[in-house]
Amino acid sequence: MDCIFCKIAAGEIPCNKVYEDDQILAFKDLNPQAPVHVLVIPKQHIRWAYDITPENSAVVAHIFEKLPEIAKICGVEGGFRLVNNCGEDAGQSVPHLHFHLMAGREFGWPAG
Ligand code: DGP
Repeated sequence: MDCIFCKIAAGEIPCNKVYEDDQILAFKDLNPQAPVHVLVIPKQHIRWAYDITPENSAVVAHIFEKLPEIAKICGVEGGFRLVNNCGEDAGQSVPHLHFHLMAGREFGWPAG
């Protein structure tokens, strides 16, 4: 499968890793939008949030369970912004489910 995040998860493309276990990987975004900007991905290929099912949702729960640890590793002391872009209309440019964990600046709402 020609998926850049699958290749990063497999170690075929280098990344600036901040957390990894058997199910998920967190690494610094190539194009950071905040002082802390990390992408958290499942290692298994899930295209987008529309493809989360009862069969694969445990890895999504695992991502959320690990967010406090990942934020701590990144030195986040206050809050953080968590973003998932689902589909091109929302700005998803990489078709492998990922969550943007961002911190270190103020964030507006609603997000533009
Ligand atoms: P999205 O637009 O929500 O699909 O976010 C994709 C993000 O992935 C975007 O912020 C840039 C980042 N990105 C794309 N390619 C790479 C890569 O090869 N390495 C890293 N670290 N980040 C990447």
